[in-house]
Amino acid sequence: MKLFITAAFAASLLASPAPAQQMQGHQHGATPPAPGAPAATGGPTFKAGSLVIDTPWTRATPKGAQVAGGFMRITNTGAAPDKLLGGSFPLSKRFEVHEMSVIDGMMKMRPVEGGLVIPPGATVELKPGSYHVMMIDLTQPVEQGAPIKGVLKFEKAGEVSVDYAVAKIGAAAPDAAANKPKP
Ligand SMILES: [Cu+2]
Repeated sequence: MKLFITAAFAASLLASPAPAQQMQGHQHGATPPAPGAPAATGGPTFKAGSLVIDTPWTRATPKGAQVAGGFMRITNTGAAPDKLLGGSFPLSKRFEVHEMSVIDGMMKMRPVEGGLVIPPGATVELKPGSYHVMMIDLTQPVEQGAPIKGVLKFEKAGEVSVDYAVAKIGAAAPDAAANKPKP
């Protein structure tokens, strides 16, 4: 499998997600989350069957970039596991579900074989440096502005339409401003 990624993009994916983690832990903090449940990230949520998809976001890409990453939290409120199998994005020819792992001392990304399992009662976080969806072979740059509608495909919940807020190039976390409802 060959991925066409730029060095800059790879570097941005490898950038530490720690600041995002901290932000998510400390912002939007009016109601403390239940034990084990992550705090809401402040963006829109999308429901399908027993799944709740929280704050899908992507980031703007530099001109000529071939790929973009997409991130979100997926919570399974049901009693049975589901799987994120793939989906589609209007600005890319291909769409894959990826994981990142250290192989021979190098951080690499690869498709999640068989789909990303969302266990019952669990929240799976797709974030920079970890699981993500990857839009491959972009037909045009991803630009900030209106959210971009995409489709996620789950084994049980089926196809779900979501809106990705677009953060700036290389952002480590969703842009709070981009998630505010438009007046
Ligand atoms: Cu990837």
